[in-house]
Amino acid sequence: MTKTILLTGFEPFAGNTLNSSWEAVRALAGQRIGHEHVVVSELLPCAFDDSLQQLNQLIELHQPEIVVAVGQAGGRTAFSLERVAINLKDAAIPDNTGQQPVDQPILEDGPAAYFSTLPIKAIVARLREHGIPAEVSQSAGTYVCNTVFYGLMHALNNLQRPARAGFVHIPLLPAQAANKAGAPSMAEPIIVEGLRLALSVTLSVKQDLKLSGGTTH
Ligand code: PCA
Repeated sequence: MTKTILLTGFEPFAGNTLNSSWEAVRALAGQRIGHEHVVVSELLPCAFDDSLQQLNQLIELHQPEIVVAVGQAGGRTAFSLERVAINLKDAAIPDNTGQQPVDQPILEDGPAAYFSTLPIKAIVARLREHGIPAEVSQSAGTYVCNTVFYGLMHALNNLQRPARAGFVHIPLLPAQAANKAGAPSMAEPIIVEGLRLALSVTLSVKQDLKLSGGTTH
């Protein structure tokens, strides 16, 4: 029986016409990872409320064994394996429905934070071995991506489902950075290969590696 890996990407936001996360995620749709896992790719709206509602429906529908949510992070130079989701919304810009929450909890009585259950250190190590820039990130920000990450971990925690899950931020595509002087970018085939490697490491590594992934600031 095949098992499902749910991979999500976001629609464009902030007036952009592309979102690198969806471009990469949709390229992996239907791909087999290992012997028995198949990727289901789904698009999430860049909206605080709707994204979580859809994500919960997708978890219910697909009953995934692994969930990796992917988002675009303009300005980042590497694959960012997010370590922690915090119970906070503080939007610098409105979402695609015009909502701009400031200093609000995602979940009124929820815990302050959830940690990723992906083997983030092992993923960073594998990506680097393959020549793909990667790092652990200590913050997924306070916008829609952090909300999806938090809602994802909360949903799985609540359902007591054994799914492993987490969030990855990726850089812009070269076409998105072309008109932004100095903006870093990563070519789509490299991003797709990085995601594929991240999924296969998640399948094979049950206990994460004890490697330093911290920062001094
Ligand atoms: N990046 C935004 C939201 C959607 C996306 O791709 C973020 O980092 O919050």
